[in-house]
Amino acid sequence: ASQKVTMSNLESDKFINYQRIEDNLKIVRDRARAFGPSQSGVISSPKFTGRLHHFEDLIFSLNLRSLGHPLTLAEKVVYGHLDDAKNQDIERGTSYLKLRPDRVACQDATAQMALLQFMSAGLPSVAVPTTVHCDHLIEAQKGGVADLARANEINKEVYNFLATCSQKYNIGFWKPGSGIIHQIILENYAFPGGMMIGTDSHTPNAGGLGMVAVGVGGADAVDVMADIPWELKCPKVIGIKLTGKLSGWASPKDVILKVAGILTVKGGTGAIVEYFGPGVDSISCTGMATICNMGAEIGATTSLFPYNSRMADYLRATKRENIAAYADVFKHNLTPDAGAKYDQVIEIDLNTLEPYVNGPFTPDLATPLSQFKDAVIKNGWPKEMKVGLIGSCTNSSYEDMSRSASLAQQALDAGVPAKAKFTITPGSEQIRATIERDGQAAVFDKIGGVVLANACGPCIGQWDRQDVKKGERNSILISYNRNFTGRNDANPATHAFVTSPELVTAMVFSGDLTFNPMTDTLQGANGPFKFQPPNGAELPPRGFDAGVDTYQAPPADRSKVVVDVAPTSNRLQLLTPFAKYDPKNYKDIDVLIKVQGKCTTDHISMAGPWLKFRGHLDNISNNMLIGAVNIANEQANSIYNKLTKQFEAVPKTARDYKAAGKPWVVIGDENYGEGSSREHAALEVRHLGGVAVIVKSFARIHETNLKKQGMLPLTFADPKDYEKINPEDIVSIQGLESFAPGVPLNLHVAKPDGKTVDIKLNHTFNDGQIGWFKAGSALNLMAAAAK
Ligand code: MIC
Ligand code: SF4
Repeated sequence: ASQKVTMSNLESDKFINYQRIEDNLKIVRDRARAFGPSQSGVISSPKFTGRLHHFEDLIFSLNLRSLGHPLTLAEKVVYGHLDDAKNQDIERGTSYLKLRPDRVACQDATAQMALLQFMSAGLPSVAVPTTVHCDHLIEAQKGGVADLARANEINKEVYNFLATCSQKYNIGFWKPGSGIIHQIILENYAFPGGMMIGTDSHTPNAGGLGMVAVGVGGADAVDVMADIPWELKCPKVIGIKLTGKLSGWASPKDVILKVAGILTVKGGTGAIVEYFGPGVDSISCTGMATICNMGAEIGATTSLFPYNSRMADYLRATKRENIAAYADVFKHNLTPDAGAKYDQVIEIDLNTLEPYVNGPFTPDLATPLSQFKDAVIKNGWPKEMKVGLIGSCTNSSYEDMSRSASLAQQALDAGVPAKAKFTITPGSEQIRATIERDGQAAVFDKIGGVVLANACGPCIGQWDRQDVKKGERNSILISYNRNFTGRNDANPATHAFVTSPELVTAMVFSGDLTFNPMTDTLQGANGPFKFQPPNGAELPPRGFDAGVDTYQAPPADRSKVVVDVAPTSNRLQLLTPFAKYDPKNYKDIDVLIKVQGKCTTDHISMAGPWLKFRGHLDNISNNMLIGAVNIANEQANSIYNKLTKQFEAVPKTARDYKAAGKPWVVIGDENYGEGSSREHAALEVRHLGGVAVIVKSFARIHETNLKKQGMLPLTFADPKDYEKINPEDIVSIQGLESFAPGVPLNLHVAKPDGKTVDIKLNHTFNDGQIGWFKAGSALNLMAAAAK
């Protein structure tokens, strides 16, 4: 137990602390036991001495007693990272836990704002190991090498800012071309039983290595970098029991595509999805990562697999045999207790699992391959497949590439040409170099595939697509994770379907969505051709080829590093603190927009062309809510401006209100802010004068992001009350003088005809968060404390 095992081969002085998990769990279990079986009596917890007389004390004791039950793996890792296991109140779904993550990771599109905030906090260096990854800002145009060179040129100022900031604050920096954050993390930093937060919603990818890895907004990351415990609502745990064995065409991706269909885009909210059961061992470590990655699409806090031999294999293949050996010693804490209690259990039989195709426009519209043809015809989805895109953080493992290449090779051998265009996005430089050495890249090349840069590329709209015109209806198949409207190519008429890389590759040869590669035949050079199921090695038999070195370690002497942000820059802007709470901003204010239907972070703060302004709050605010549909006219980016008395763009109208000193609110529907972790979706609203976002329900990360920036995320106590507000109404948020946890607020609505309506609003603020609200933002509080 006193062994010293480094967290990563790149950080020689940062060690894995399995002993802390062991110690914390002992404390938690002892406390639970101390309550004994009876419901009355004396509480022996140090927090509550004396007799039980409070209702809350009773709840507290009951919850702790339930911890005496066998624990899920999620609970073990989460409670194993408690800041104060002795005194922490623990109730799944209710208490706010204070946690000590092992690491932080940021990608370039979110790191800019995170680091700008960290700079405002005035600290000399980050408190926990942190890395920054340049992956989102590289546009796919010609191919890997040319696109990277172009990105380096275009984004010079931003890369330079991130590189010097990393040097100054002791952060590991992964240069453009190194690969996608989640792949780099899996290859170098993730470890079983670890806890990490990352400023990207697909951070849970590391669950494939048994890590509790959670996507957060930049401000949460700043807390942890500044040594403040990270707060998380104690998650519920959804168990997914896997039986049978994965084989043939079915792939890990199909597990999560099916789960998404069952749970829908909000089914995982507030929960960690934990996989268990005999089927787990039939999935490779990278396959488990794929499954965890896309848990983001069901709103899950994170997803997690128990430590097993497949993880050990991957650790060894990535030169971390010491971690595997150490994990073996602590395996009892890296797997669930027998009989662990889940809040909900879903069983999936891998023996009968079919390939799935999910979409268009939402990742939870799941259709099994055998029914996909009918669905395409019935729904009138464009039948022709224009482009197949594989790779991304979700699916670019060696296994994915090998299995996809095996299908391409079959078609080549049979003389079947590709009908659709084909692109490959390697997840990392290591993957790119290895598939180049081992021949998969050559196979892709022979079928006309283009290997793009090791970066997000088309997955986040960094795609200079030329083959169809804007507005032209068309279909594409992607092995990525998200398919919100316009995401890949900014064309709202593009129907993007999410599926496995194997299926994308096979379908490229028919160019037709109604083709089923498992049953249908194609015309080859010497007659009909039918695909055999894909196959390929899980790990490279000759080991990984590291490729070009793309890592910049922080220098030993950081004192002379200067970070500069030019005041004239249109890409970077230093932050000015938001004003603190002022009661008058909540009285008789306007409804800027009442949003109809789905409103993801892509609707609130679009990516693609706007990614370049991620470090400049005022400039990026020009995209605020431009994708959201106004219920009044069912149009996007057209709302009634009460000052000019005409329909105008949302950001323009908000700026007019702000200039006139008129605060405003947004009204929204369900699962508002689903999707990305980008805090710009909260910052922009605050920057342009918004004070509250009132919706039927929120996605977790967005709700926290709003709180952190001094906004009020509020929900209708009765979702039907959404109907009672119109854009022309004047509203007041009442009850803030006595703002307190668990106490609802009142929305007083004044109609143009003089009538009024009162609506009950719920909130999830705790005491600390109310402090952020009053200070104007969480950062204001932190900066005040640092002085
Ligand atoms: C995404 O997949 O939507 C992104 C781009 O990776 C985002 C992060 C961002 O908006 O910068 C995410 O998922 O958090
Ligand atoms: Fe990048 Fe796409 Fe993965 Fe987000 S989902 S990290 S944009 S590859």
